[in-house]
Amino acid sequence: MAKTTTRRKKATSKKAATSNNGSGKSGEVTDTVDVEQAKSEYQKRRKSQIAAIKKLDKELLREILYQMVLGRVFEQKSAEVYRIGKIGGFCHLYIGQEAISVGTQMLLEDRDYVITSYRDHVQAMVAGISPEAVMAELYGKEGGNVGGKGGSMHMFSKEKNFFGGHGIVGGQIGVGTGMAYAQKYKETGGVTLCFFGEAAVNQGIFHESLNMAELWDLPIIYICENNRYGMGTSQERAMSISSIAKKAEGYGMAGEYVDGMDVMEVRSATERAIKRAREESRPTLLEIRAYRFMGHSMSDPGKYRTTEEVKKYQERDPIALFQDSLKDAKVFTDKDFEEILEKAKAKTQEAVDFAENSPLPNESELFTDVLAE
Ligand SMILES: Cc1ncc(C[n+]2csc(CCOP(=O)(O)OP(=O)(O)O)c2C)c(N)n1
Ligand SMILES: [Mg+2]
Repeated sequence: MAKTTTRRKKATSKKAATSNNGSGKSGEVTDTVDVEQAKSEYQKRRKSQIAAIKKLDKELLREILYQMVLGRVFEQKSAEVYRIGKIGGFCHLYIGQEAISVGTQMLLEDRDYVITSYRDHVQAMVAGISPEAVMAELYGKEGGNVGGKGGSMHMFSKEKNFFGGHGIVGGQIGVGTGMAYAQKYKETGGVTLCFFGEAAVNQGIFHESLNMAELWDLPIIYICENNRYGMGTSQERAMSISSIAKKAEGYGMAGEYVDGMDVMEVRSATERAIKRAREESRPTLLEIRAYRFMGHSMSDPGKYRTTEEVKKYQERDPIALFQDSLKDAKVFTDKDFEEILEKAKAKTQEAVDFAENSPLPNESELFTDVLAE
C-alpha cells in the first residue's frame, strides 16, 4: 500500500502543465465554422508534419499509414454491411479520429494496457486484435474476439491487454485508473492508456479518478478524444469551459492540448506522456481534438450540425493530411498509397468473409461468462 500512496511532487509537472501544441491561443479554441481557416491550418500543419516524418523510419511510416487506412476502410465497410442488416444494435464509428488511436497505441509495449469507450473497433485492431475477429464480433458470430457476445461496444482481449469497450460514459475512467494502480503496485513497468470522449469529462468519475491518479502518482495517460459532440449535444452547450486540457491544472497534473488531425503531433505528445508515466510514474491528461465525420452511431440522422461544419473538418482529414505530407517529404508516391489502400481493402474483405462464414454462437454459450449473484 505504502508504495502507491507515497507523494512525490516533481518540479517537471508544473512545466508540463497545459501547453498549447496546436492552433489558437493557449488552452482556448475558436469554434467558428470557417472552411478557409481550416485550409490554412491544414497547410500550416503540413510543414511541421513533414519535419516529424523525416525523423522516422520508412517502414514505420508505412505501418502508421496502413493502420489509419485500414481503420477507415474497415469502418466504411462496417457501415455498408450494417445498412443491409448484417450487423445489429449499436454501432459507433471512428471515422475522422484514426490519428488518435494510431498515434498513441503504436507506441505501446506488450506490458502496457488500453481501455476505452464503445467507439472501440479501430482501437481494438491497433491493439492487435485481428480485423477478422473484430468484424465477426460486429456480426455477433462465434469467431468474434469475445465469441460474438459483446458486439460493437464490447471488444476485449486479455491477451492483447485490451480491456474494453465500455458502454457507460466515463465508466472506463475509474476502471483504467485501477488498472494503472495495479501496474504500479505490481511494479510491472507498464502504463495504461485510458480513452474517453469529451462528454465523459462532465461525469464525476473523471474528476475523482484524476485526483487519485495524481495523488498516488499512477502511470496512466488519460486521453480525452474531443470530437466536439456527445451524441447530439455540442461541447459548448454542455461544458462551462472550452479547454479540457486545462482541467488537469485543477489536480496538479500535466495536461496538453493536441491536434488530433495530425498523427505526428499525437505521437509526439504521447511519447512525452509515456516517458512521464514510465520513468516518473506520473499521470497526464491529453485533450486530443478531432471530429467525427459520421453520426454518433449508425442510427443518428445528424440534424444538430451543418454540412458546412462537417466540411470544415473534412478539409483536415487526418489521412489525407498525412498522405500529402508523406508525398511532400518524398517518402511515398501515389502508387504506394494505392498499394496501401488495396491492402487495407483486401484485409477488410477477408474480415467480412470470415465473419460471414463464422457460425452463430452455440446456445449453450448463453450460460457461460455470466456473473449472477
Ligand atoms: C452514464 C451514461 N449516461 C448516458 C449515456 C448515453 N450516451 C451514450 S454515448 C453518449 C455521449 C458520449 O459522448 P462522448 O463522451 O463525447 O463520446 P463520443 O460518443 O463522442 O465518442 C451518451 C450521453 C451512457 N451511455 N452512459
Ligand atoms: Mg464526443
